[in-house]
Amino acid sequence: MANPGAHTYEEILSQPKAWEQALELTHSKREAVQRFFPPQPHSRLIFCGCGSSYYLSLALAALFQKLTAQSARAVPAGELFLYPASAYEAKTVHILVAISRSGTTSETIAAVKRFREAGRGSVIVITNDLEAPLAKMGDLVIAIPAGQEESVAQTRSFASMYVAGVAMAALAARREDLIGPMRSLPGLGTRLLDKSHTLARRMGENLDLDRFYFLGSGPRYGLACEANLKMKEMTLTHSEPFHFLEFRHGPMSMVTPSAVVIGMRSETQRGYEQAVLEDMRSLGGQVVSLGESDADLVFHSGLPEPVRNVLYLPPLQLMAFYRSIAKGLDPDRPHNLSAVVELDLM
Ligand code: F1P
Repeated sequence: MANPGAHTYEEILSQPKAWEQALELTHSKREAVQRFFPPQPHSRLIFCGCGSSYYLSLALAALFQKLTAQSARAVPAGELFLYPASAYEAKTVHILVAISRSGTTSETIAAVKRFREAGRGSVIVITNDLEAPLAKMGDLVIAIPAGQEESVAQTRSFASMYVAGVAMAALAARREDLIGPMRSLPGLGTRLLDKSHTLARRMGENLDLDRFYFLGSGPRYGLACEANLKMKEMTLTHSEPFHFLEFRHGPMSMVTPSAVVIGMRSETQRGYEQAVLEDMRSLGGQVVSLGESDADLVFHSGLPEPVRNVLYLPPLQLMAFYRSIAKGLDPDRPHNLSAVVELDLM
């Protein structure tokens, strides 16, 4: 390996530019987005994708429902393909939001194709490749080319599509109070990256630590799942995501001095969330908190909570990167993985 992780490192550090493009492109489609929302009464919103893009769907569905009061849920694209009756409601109009970095993942393409064939409703696509097949299948397409990557594990791409989805939710909800402040995200992201290296290296390069648990609730649970996948893909380490309060119901049995519990803490529910972290610290676990204030890594963004969640990603992407390098691995080429999964499904 000539320079292991060179692509991943560059992609993590350059992601604020992709966030900026995501904001510009989504705002340029304001009218198109607002024609979709509010949708017909009683319609359902389903977000879908695979792997990181499914976790992105989880994060966006929770945020969309919170901001628009529109029923929204996330389903893996493969499950929509195999078991559509478990996801779609009969005689109900749906909006399917299909998310894919590559725009070529077979399960996602197949899920959209069958959605169309069944005449279930309209399709919104969020992707990083405007030329890929999925981008030709949307009634509304948001494509962020600046998010494209060489690396297999999503970092810049995920965050760029997430920022686009958050901006779309704010536009759908007519929340001008959220739309304006989002413009400061790229600058905040750059400053946060600069100050994240110390913690990311301290935790990432400590190979005595052998398991990582990522806690996130509400709109942050999907992001906890993504941080977990980065740790798995880049470092081959046992890791798992949990909703904050769920962690006490069994999984905390795994807490030892070599376990790291990372809390992606909110401000609105910080009391309950911090209490979980304190309990895990008392069990001897290594605890790390990230949040807007009074945390091991603070954002001090000044942004409203619904639009600052992307800030949890860069420090945790860097932590996985540093651990991968410390283990002598190459995060650009994760074990067993390819950038896209293409199957013969039809
Ligand atoms: C989906 C995906 C990634 C995963 C890996 C394989 O890709 O499952 O989420 O991390 O790279 O492909 P896409 O549909 O978002 O292009």
